[in-house]
Amino acid sequence: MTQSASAVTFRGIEFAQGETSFADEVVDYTKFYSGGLSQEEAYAKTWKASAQAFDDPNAVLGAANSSWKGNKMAIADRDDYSLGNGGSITVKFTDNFLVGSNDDKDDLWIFEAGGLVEGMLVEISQDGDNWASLGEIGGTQHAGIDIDAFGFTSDDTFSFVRVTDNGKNRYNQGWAGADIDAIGAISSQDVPEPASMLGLLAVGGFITSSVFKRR
Ligand SMILES: [Ca+2]
Ligand SMILES: [Ca+2]
Ligand SMILES: [Ca+2]
Repeated sequence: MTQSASAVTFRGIEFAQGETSFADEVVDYTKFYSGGLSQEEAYAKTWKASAQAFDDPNAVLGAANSSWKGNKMAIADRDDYSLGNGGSITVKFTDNFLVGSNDDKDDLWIFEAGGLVEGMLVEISQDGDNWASLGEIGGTQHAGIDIDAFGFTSDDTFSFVRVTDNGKNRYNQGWAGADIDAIGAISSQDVPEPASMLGLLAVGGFITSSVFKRR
């Protein structure tokens, strides 16, 4: 067995696998600025320069560390990425899998920076090609999703999550659309480490050679 990380709690939500539970890699992202403007045009026209703080897609990786209703932060200290109008981001779990819990508890949590979660569509994938829609979240502070409700179980291992701004949020002055701080698998399983696989092979080889030596 792999050593399990100790549980940590973010915004009252417990993650049994600690920081491992969170997304590890940005696979893809597309940010749309309002009115078909390019990034340059948007900042030249209506967006505040300070909104550039929300242009770094890597801000969605790792444990939740940005602003929320109970934790107002200065813009310079924030670490979340705004999707823009209809924009999306795809992240990958590399040292863990998102799985079902075999009950109706939340399995996935999207940490959105703000009071109420801005509307977004959520999808998950095992291979990054075939996607299952988990519908839309937003309008409340609850950003958890029970993936068992979509027919999955603890045997279904997902590596990819894609969130897409629903196009109905506010976009006028930067930090536009849903602002993603972190994406965490409440129901998380370890990915077997290559090192421990090699360890198993080494033990197997040792046993085999011992058996041969005895003959
Ligand atoms: Ca992880
Ligand atoms: Ca569940
Ligand atoms: Ca963050």
